[in-house]
Amino acid sequence: MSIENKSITRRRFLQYAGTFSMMAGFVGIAPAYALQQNGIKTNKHVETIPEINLLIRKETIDIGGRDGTAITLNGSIPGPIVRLKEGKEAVIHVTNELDEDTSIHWHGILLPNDMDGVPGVTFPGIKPGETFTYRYPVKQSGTYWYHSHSGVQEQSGHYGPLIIDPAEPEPFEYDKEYVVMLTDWTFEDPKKVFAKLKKMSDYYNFQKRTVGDFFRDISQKGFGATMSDRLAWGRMRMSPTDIADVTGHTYTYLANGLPPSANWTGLFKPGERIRLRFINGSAMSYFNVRIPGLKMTVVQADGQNVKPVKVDEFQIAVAETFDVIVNPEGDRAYTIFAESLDRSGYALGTLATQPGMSAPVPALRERPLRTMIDMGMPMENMDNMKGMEMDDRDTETKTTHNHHSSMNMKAGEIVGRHGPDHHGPGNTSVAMVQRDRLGEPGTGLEDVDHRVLVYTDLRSLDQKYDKKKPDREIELHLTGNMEHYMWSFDGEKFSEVKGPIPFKYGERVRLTMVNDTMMEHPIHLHGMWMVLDNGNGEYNPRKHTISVKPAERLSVEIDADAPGNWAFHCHLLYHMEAGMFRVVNVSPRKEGIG
Ligand SMILES: [Cu+2]
Repeated sequence: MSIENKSITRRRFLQYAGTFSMMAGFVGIAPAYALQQNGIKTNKHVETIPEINLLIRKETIDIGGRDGTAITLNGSIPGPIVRLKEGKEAVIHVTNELDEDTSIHWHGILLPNDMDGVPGVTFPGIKPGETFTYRYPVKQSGTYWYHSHSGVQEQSGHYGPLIIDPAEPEPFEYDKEYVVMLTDWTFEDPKKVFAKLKKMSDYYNFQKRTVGDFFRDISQKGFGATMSDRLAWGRMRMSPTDIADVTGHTYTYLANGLPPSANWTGLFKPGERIRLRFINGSAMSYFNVRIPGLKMTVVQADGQNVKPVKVDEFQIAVAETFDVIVNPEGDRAYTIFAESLDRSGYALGTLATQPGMSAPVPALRERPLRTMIDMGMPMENMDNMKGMEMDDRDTETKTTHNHHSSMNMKAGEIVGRHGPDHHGPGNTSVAMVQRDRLGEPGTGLEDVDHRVLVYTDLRSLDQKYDKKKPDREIELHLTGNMEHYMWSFDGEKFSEVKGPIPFKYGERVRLTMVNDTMMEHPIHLHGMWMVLDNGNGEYNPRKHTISVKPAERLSVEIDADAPGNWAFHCHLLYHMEAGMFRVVNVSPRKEGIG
């Protein structure tokens, strides 16, 4: 070894030592892949899948210098990367060392019904002390994740990444990859968080408008407009600051299990193409993700190849995944900045050429406000009201539209109006007009001066969707009483519905979802794909989770090809707990078919 090499080695060693001592407080909780900064090289995929063992237990962990009680998988949060290979069989032994039942659900995976892992729907759950073996053929590839489907365990760290290497080469190239799993951590008992929301739905929402805001509105909009705006919000029992139910007041946002202070770092060599597998494994938090100085090329959404699209930022709903490729240059660092939707905090990572480097961290942007469009009100200065009846409420909102003029330009077209059914006492708001919002970048990103990913950008590469007509159409409304923290579909909580939504085996169902509430809901169907009708026809993308914006009307098509009972729910954990959950039953396959 030459002297030069020795000195480099020694320098490298000191750099690593420095980084690890900085991270020392976090080593106890972070999984191996979070501490290994060199990424995973491509084309070194494991061909044989060894059997995987996962051990679930309760542990005291250190997050940002503070002790918390977590549910760990093999001693870490998130759990280890479960890496499978398309075409092989997954064999995963899960041992429960908790003092309560647990489960693992493989999010986005097509598998036999009894392997889906939803207690009470597809299996009884895993009892304390028991080991349950999941065994299923792996029929797809891409970035996914896994998590508990028992109570609110997911909020305590019971989740991890699931990566499936494809049988055939992917239609894009890269040199190295990293998982970036974004989550929200609270030191509170998640059951208490839920109890607080039930008691006071805005418990964590400290970003209320103030008297100062009121007087500023009056000076800007005039007294009449301000008052009618306030009255409209009051009648809807909502507040324009309802962006997130649970906020940075209790949450520490994590990247690969590490708080911003630990600054998770992935190393690159200048010119390398880096694949980042973003997974939003949060209980309740949407993120806006950007890497200042780098364009991101989105190549997969929910594990599915899409036509590459270059963006500066994307919003990632709870439970979605996006794979992007970046091409960092120079001997420098870049900040991976994942800002929570309500801008109450952020998760953070760094791409750098050496350990210990960091780049400037952007300031949190101004918190967004809900708009009249989110409330499902027509905006008569932009909407063509021809052929639409005006009612009393329309007249009232006339005076308030100027306030939101910049948003108006980008808001989607009105595509529907609400029928007479207001969905009963469990629903306080009704989107009077429903819009096509698939071309909108999401709350708070309407006015940014760079390119943001929108749902209409997603064009499938893998599958050409045949134009077979749906056999049946179902309309489902997303409903809620925000004041009492009740969440439901069509005004009925899961505990109130009589039975599953029946699908016939082999039929194609067109499911139209209408969001009557003023929040985004990431809607997830187990066991089958939802093909999002985003106007791309035979290139409409497949998704496992679709974020439905406030007052939005959108349609998905589902081929009912998986017999059994499957969960269908909002992936905001506390919305699901509060009742935004249904079971879809696909009738057993007929003799001689399939
Ligand atoms: Cu929801």
